[in-house]
Amino acid sequence: MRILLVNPPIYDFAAYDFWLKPYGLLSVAGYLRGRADFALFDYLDRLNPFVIKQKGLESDRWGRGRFYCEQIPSPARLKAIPRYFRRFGLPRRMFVDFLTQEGPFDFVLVQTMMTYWYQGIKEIIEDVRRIWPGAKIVLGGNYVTLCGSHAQGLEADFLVRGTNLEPLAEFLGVKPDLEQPALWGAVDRLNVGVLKLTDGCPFNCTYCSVPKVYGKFKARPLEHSLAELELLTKRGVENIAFYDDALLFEAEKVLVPFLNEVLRRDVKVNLHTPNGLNARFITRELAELMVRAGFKTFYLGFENASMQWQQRTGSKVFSDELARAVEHLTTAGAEHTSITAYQILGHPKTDVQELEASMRFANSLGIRGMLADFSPIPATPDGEHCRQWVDMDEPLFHNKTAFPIIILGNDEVNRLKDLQRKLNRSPAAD
Ligand code: B12
Ligand code: SF4
Repeated sequence: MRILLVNPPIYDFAAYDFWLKPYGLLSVAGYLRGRADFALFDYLDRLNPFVIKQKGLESDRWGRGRFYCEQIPSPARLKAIPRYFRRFGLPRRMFVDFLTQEGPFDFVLVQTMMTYWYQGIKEIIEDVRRIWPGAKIVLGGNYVTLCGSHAQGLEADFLVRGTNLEPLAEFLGVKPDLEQPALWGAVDRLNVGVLKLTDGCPFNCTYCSVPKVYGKFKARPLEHSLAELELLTKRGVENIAFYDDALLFEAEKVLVPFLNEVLRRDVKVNLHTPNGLNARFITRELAELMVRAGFKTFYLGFENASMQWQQRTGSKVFSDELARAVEHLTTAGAEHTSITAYQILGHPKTDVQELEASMRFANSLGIRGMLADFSPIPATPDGEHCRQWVDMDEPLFHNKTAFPIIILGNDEVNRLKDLQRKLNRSPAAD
């Protein structure tokens, strides 16, 4: 059996390689290891010779960087958003050439990520149908899970919603081995890897889909994570990003043993946490261990300094907890500039004055701030609340650039982003 794995191009106003890897797709392929021959086409591969030849797309010291992109007309629904729309990723003709030369395939497994990126999936389906009409197309991942009925309209052959892979096993006619690590071997050129030590999250933030999709928080077996780490380090990977939703929850049972093993094996790799950490769980001891084990960047979820907002949306983290976490991390040796607090921009329940106060508070700690544009997600309480402003059944309206502009206006969004840039240029505690 021949299976093609595809990580689609991104259609969006903005996209940046912030350690983006098709980890769900590679995990599923890993479970099928030895039961099929695999090929991978990753539109977002920034180490592809085509991308390497372009100017200005080099990686930064932690392996992040800009994608190759082409400007295209905005979709009709987003015409009113005053930003350029683009297609990010390798040119379409490269996939067509790849399909023609490497096919035929029995199955094509396509990763889906942000709900509002579905145009990239459409493009792949069109090309596969034209060149190898006999191949069965399977979609899985976030978009399919959150927007199942919309995804049905793309007319793939099979949709895998959520995390249960039994229906997929039945469709392919093979039994997955869930103990196998992700199929990193399918990636030709690799300098960044991904790990996920846990699934789910014990919190219940009203804007987030994770509690519903993943159910109870659960640690993955330590041996599984160590096997994935070993695969990555053998490939010479220098940077690893954690994709956990609650990496620090029950750290003594999950992250601490993992990091102790990293130290015992003398693994030299830079660790990153693009998916915000919960500052509440950063104790002095944990901060020391994280810095010693190789964490180089720290992104902390700090949605808003307003106590009322925090209580209304799930009480994730309070201001004094952020201040304490920063203190512990910097005492342990982390640089102030390696710590960033995420704050949501364009959340319908946010008062702009409170947001500004939060931005200044994070700045007063000497750390960087990053405005995380709000993406309304269907079937979450806050996403459903957004039906009064946008058509939530059209995933393009979940776009994180579009929604804050729709709710706050372009001038206000620009003003707040300028303010954030200004604050980042003059960190207070340095
Ligand atoms: C890691 C992550 C990121 C990373 C990048 C991920 C990437 N590669 O693009 C970073 C930190 C950069 C990021 C950014 C953002 N993210 Co994010 N992110 C995630 C996270 C934690 C994991 C996504 C992932 O890689 N899943 C794949 C793997 C890890 O999942 P898995 O469970 O092991 O996969 C299983 C199944 O899903 C299935 N499966 C998965 N893939 C496939 C593929 C196939 C073919 C098959 C058959 C099965 C299958 O099988 C697996 C085994 O059971 C999710 C939450 C979550 N837990 O899913 C949010 C999530 C996707 N992000 C979300 C949001 C809101 C954002 C931001 C908008 C936040 C912000 N305001 O800045 C930005 C947007 C970035 C952008 N450019 O637009 C939302 C979705 C929003 C939406 N409308 O779609 C999510 C769902 C979290 C939430 N709040 O609910 N994110
Ligand atoms: S803590 Fe993060 S992952 Fe957990 S529910 Fe809140 S936003 Fe979602």
